[in-house]
Amino acid sequence: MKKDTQSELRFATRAIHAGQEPDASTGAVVIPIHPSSTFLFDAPGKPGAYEYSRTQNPTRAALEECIASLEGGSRAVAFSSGCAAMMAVLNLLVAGDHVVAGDQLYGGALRLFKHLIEPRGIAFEHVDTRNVGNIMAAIRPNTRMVWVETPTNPVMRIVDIQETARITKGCGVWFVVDNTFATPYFQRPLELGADIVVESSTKYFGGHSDLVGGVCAVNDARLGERLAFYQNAAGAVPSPFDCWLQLRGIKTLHVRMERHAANALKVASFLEKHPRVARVYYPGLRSSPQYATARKQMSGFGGMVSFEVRGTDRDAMRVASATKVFMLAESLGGVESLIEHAATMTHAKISKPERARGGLAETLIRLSVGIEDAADLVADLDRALGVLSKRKGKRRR
Ligand code: P1T
Repeated sequence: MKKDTQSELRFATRAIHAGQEPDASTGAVVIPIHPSSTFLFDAPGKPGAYEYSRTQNPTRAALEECIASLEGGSRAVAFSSGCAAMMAVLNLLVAGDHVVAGDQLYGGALRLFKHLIEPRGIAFEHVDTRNVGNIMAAIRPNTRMVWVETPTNPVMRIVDIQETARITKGCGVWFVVDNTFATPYFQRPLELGADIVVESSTKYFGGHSDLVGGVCAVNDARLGERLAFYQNAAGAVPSPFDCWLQLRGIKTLHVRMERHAANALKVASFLEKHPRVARVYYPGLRSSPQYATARKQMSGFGGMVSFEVRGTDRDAMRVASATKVFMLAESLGGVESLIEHAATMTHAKISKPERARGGLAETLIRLSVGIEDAADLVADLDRALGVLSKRKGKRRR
């Protein structure tokens, strides 16, 4: 579909068609996988539309155009993982720069900051980004970037994107939003004033837990050029096959996200009433302290739900090991439901005090709620939480 027609079309139509013209040589309606590493030059020094697949590839170009369209950006740049996409953005920084970042982020983001970026002479200051005043107070003359996730992984904190953008715009600071949990179907940070969106496309874009990928999207042409330069120079590009899988996944993103969100709300509402559950984190619960902010900027609340069990970290591990439909695994965003104990899995590599700083309890279980039948998911969790009552019963005897 031509770029000029795309802007008139709604999300679901663009998810299926944006960046994807029928193949000119065969009429195939599905974008081909172009595995060729290199492309013919018209003459020495005169490449055709494509030159070499690290630099540009037709299947990847289709994916990038589709994602740019869905994020409401002018350009998207695809990488071989979400971490590679984050690295591309962090590479905009130089020694002496300062970053204000959320105090509750994916463990791999914190690892990247601490072990690969801080040693380059770049300082990070972590603040509770639920309060925009904390972001404002942390900005210094050498601050170049504000980095947030919203909702955060795994405690689902919400950052007010518009309010934060108002601050960063006023002082020439790049505002980066990791939109992995929400996806552009439910939240479009660029339209709300962010400068850069980062996503792990391993998750909802792919949607079937069968690829690893990442993407950045921007609205500023120069920023897009810098990220694309890095993509080619550093070379962490996704394979044409993975790009094609992502394009296929994205065609059903809107349908899957509706079902993920509907199931997640049912699961969160069930957990909220369960006597063995101390606390539930889902921005779509009316009881959530940040429900109003979430509603303001999200058209739906996604498929991620976390909860704290009443008991110890061992109790949480027992529950996470007891489900039959939810599979004990890291990652998220696939059609199948996953369960994990964050303190020993996705967030194990960050220290206990750092986890505590972000409000991540050792008893926290994170669910990636899939698109199975919600009744089966609720029954599975009910049965798994039952292991706690059984142990209590045994003790009493
Ligand atoms: O795994 P990768 O594609 O490199 O994406 C990294 C990443 C970036 N941002 C967020 C918010 C993420 O959650 C992730 C990866 N997260 C997991 C693997 C997980 O289980 O939480």
